[in-house]
Amino acid sequence: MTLTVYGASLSPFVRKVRVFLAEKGEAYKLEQVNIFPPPDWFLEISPLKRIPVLRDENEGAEATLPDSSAICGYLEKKFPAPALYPADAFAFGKALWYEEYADSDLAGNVGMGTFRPMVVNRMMGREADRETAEKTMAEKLPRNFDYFEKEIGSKTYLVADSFSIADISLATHFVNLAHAGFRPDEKTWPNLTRYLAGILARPSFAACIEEETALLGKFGL
Ligand SMILES: N[C@@H](CCC(=O)N[C@@H](CS)C(=O)NCC(=O)O)C(=O)O
Repeated sequence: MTLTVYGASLSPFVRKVRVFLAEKGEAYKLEQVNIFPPPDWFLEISPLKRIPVLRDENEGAEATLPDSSAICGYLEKKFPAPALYPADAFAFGKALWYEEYADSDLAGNVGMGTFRPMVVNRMMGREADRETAEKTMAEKLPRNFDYFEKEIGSKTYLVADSFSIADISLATHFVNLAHAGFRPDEKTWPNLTRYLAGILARPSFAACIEEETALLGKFGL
């Protein structure tokens, strides 16, 4: 197997790359890396100390690439079919924008505001911080949900009527939100709820969710 993804399966950015690879039908090996703290060898290939990193032995022994966005962009060039970026120029730009929004603002609110207090805390033997998570759900995430509710409307996919990097980038954070025990209210955000049900039921996402749910079960979560 020539592709290795370094990371932890509960990371939304690692999941983004795994779903991308699954949708491309490409086999890979997942090598778990604990980033609290990262080992020295990992810092050599991830200067920002973050997961994921991809290794492609096909490109040479030293061919590693950090950052989920760089990795997905690379994989699209290397394995063009099925296309996971829109061909149309403006739709391409929109997909990159949704990816950026999800990777930054949404990721911060879900990760620091719900997943870390509810899941990481407990995996590390600390108490869950439900107060922080509920405050995030009440005060920060509604702005993110409102934005996507409007952008999605009656659509099945965010951009150009087909499944793309935009859908992967958005939906991956809702897996972490669900692991933390939260989801957008169906009555307030019906478009978002319907859309997510469709995206997360894809075999690429479903396989990750099943594996992660089993892992969380081992921690009693
Ligand atoms: N822009 C990066 C973000 C990756 C990221 O923040 N990963 C988190 C785990 S979910 C991480 O490695 N955090 C460790 C740290 O920030 O020290 C990407 O898309 O890959």
